[in-house]
Amino acid sequence: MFLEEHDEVIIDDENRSITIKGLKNFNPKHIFECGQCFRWDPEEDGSYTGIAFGKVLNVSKVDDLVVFKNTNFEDFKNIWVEYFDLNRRYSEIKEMLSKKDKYLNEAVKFGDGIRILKQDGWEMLISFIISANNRIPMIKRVIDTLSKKYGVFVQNYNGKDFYSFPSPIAFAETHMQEIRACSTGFRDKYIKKTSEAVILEDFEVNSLREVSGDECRKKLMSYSGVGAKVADCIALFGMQKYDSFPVDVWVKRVMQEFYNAQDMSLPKMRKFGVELFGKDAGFAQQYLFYYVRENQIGK
Ligand code: 8HG
Repeated sequence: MFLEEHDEVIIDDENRSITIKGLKNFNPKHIFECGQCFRWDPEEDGSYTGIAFGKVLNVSKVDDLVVFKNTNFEDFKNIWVEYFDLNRRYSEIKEMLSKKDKYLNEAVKFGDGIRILKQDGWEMLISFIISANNRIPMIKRVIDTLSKKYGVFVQNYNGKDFYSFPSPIAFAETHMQEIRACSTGFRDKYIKKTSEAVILEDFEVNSLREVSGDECRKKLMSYSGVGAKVADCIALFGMQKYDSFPVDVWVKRVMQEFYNAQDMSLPKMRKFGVELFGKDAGFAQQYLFYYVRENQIGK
């Protein structure tokens, strides 16, 4: 197991925790609040608790210690190293992006502990269908409600019940009105239709990790409720297609404010970004998205 640059890994079986000393390029706030995920929430002590791949985890950073609680070395090695992409050297990505221009340099400094999570493809497919024309706090609330209703109970942690993300079957078997009752709005039919299609094709969504970025985005757009922007987000956060450049209103603003992009259509803006940042467009996009959204730039 190779880990992003660090000094020491301390395994505490008794307390079910893994502590990494001196772990570079890892800040829970940056990771969980940069817009890529919806199932992680801050605790009063500044740590974050969330659920992924059916496991509940608490993550904190105090001085130079990153602490993963409610886990063991087995799960850390098999699930979390991959999920947090700890085998990738972010120092190299950051150095390369910082050199591009002064805006990226600022954005990378601001979100210096961002890592793009390797999330489950199916969960991303439905989550970003819900994200269309929606705000992040609301997207989080809808996903939480759907999971409580149609997911499987996993664990009570720190006084809160955690449920897995619902399966395609769970949505397919549920009446559209019931899905809508979870505040999905007009997206209820997209969730239902997409779930049915995945079941009918017996499709393993994560298999799209094995195909090219273009093929992946094309297949994703064949699902109901998935346009170019939503497909870009799913491809980036669920399929590791780092040549994706999702353009929402924030990214559009940043491209206009910083890169003199004209008031072009979203598909044109997307092409503009991909041409500007190439195979690392997804990483550039994430630092920029976090930077403009947190600082409300261009508003
Ligand atoms: O990480 C994200 N990048 C981009 N470009 N758009 C995102 C991210 N996360 C996220 O939720 N969105 C979309 O932005 C969904 C929604 O349309 C809007 C919320 O600000």
